[in-house]
Amino acid sequence: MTTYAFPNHFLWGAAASGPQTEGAEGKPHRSIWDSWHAAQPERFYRGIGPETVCNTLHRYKEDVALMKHIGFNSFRTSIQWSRLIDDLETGEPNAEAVRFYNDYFDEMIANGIEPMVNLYHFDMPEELQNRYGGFESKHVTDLFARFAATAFRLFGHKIKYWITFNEPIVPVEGGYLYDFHYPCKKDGKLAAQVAFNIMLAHAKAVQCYREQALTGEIGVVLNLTPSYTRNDSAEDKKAAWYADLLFNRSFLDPLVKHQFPKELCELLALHQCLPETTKEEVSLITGSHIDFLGVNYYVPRRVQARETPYTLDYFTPEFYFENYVDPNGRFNPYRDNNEIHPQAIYDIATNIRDNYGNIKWYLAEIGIAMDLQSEGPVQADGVIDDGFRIGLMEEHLVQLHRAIADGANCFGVHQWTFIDNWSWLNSFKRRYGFYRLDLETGKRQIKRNGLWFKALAQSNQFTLE
Ligand code: IFM
Repeated sequence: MTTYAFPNHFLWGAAASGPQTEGAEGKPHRSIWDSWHAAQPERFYRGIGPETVCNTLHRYKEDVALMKHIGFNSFRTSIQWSRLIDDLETGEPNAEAVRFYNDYFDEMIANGIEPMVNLYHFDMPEELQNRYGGFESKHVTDLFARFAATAFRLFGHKIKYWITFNEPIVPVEGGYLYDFHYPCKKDGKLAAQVAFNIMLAHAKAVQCYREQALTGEIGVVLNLTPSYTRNDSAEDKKAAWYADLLFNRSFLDPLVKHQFPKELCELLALHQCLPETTKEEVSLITGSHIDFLGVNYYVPRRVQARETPYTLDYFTPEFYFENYVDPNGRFNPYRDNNEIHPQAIYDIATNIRDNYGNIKWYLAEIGIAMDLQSEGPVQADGVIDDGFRIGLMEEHLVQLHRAIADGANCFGVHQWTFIDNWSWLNSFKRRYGFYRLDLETGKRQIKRNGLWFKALAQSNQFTLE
């Protein structure tokens, strides 16, 4: 038997987001998800949109009790810009929203659960997208900073952990390269501009936070995916280097190492994709300092050198590599055959330790997708049997434990997610929750993974034979 014990005061909980859980009722504005779903419901799995989802708006008290029941000491959600802010230009808040978020956060705190609050989880207000192009516009970076300043002023005295953006590269990929987020454009130069502007918005929000001299911490959550090669050839290694540069270092280096990779700037210039920037903006980003990093990890990236010509008429990172499926890999049969590679957790942790000053970080999302059928029905003991998920979570945590023993500065784990929630174009196709959500009744039903997590969180350790 081996026991894997974690450091004292380790954070255990789950991550979710406002647009995926709250429901759209009462918002003064629509987000791009509300409006896109209204315009093109057929793009969403079974046509289900974000209007009701988990109905957290009305059920938050019950939900906080459920968090407590499975041992959470922390929970991440996000404030919806389109809910909190009445006047998107001035940052004036909406009174109803202020009441809701205060009550929700207070309920967590009263139950010993530390709220970690994110400000942007892919949910641009529709009006800002239509009027200015969302983060295509520098003006919107100022509006984001106003929204952030309002949130800090209203809740900064009770929230200890703030996050500016969750997975900031995803709206760039989805909205400007690969067509899975609104505005569904395909334009490499615009993608680079949006990426830069998001970093600028992040830096402006951090600056507002520092100006208010609050006692909490502020960070950012990045989805980091190591790139593994098909073989050891120089060509494949170069392909992996490009993938790492474009998908990981593009955000990690400016936000943690305080520098834009020279090679990235050269590459973007080569493809006529360099964003418009000023010296002051670059210095604001590279001079900005985060207190902690969140890391989301689900699947490894496997690449090989290109063997077929690149045919797209706009730039994407795949100009420099092709994706590769490892014939010896393990795959999740319940999630598009996604590869399972727990060792990546160790590799991410050592990369942060060795190349990013061993900044304090936490595993902000890790999750195993299953569909309803594979999770199966409620068992006689009232629990849904998702044992597949537990075994995989344990394997990933063994790697995290090994990394911490080797010096990784990790302070917590949040699993994605608490209650099955709405997931963008996939809607409720894939389930991740500790609790199942019944879409008809809204009922929450515990899964075996939730009970496993309770024992883990309460004892701060787990044991394997
Ligand atoms: O649902 C998403 C979340 O919004 C961001 N990270 C990945 C999750 C699962 O796909």
